[in-house]
Amino acid sequence: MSRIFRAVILGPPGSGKGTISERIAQSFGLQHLSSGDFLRENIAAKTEAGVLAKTYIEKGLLVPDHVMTRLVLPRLEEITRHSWLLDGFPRTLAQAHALDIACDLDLVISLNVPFETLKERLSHRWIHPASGRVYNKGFNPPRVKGVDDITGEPLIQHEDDKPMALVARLRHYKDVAKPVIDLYKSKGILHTFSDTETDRIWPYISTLFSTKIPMHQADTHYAP
Ligand code: G5P
Repeated sequence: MSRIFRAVILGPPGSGKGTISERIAQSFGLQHLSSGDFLRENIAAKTEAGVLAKTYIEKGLLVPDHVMTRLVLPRLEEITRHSWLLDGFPRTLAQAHALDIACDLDLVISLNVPFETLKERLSHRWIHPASGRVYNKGFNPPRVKGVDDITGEPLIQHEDDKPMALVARLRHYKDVAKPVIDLYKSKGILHTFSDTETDRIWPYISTLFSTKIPMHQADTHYAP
């Protein structure tokens, strides 16, 4: 059996982590694990962690490290046979140290997108809550405004994409991300991609992954 490949994608809110993670998962067969999705599942199920997390997310704040590590690390431990890509964790140095103890990473991608681009994107993001499908005015709009393409159900805006929470989380991101980025740089596993458009970043990321792991299956290869 081939060895598990473990990757992390870092980037500010709205930098395209979710979008790029889906493309990587589709093209290279990695399992996409999103800390934001874990949180939203727990919020929907009204677990103790979910109820606590909601109060932070609504204010655009990070959920405390001890809550996040207890939520994310057991999910990683359950995956013993499948390569994965972790999106949204670690956010802080404490989370990075906890992840370091749990496993060895093969690759870390960092997305570098200008602040104004992030603000513009997130204020136009709409979600289908049941499936997690993401739409964006201009980039990937729904066929009918305000309605999910597949189910016809209404789209919503995340609490943390609303203006007050949005500015707070963009400001905070920079401060806490720097030591995490520096840590992975010092380990020699960090690759940074800078641009205002996901479609321009994607070919470089795809090339990088294809040098590390074989293309999953020709018919699942993502082509924008
Ligand atoms: P999440 O869910 O991890 P964020 O804030 O890190 O949320 P987010 O907002 O989901 O990340 P993203 O995944 O980086 O953004 O980006 P995306 O969703 O793919 O793209 C954003 C939008 O832009 C979409 O509408 C997409 O279609 C569009 N888009 C993409 N590319 C382009 C492009 O090239 N052009 C255009 N025009 N549009 C584009 O975390 C949520 C909250 O949970 C907590 C925090 O409170 C966080 O705020 N949390 C944690 N707290 C502590 N520690 C952790 N580890 C935590 N993880 C989550």
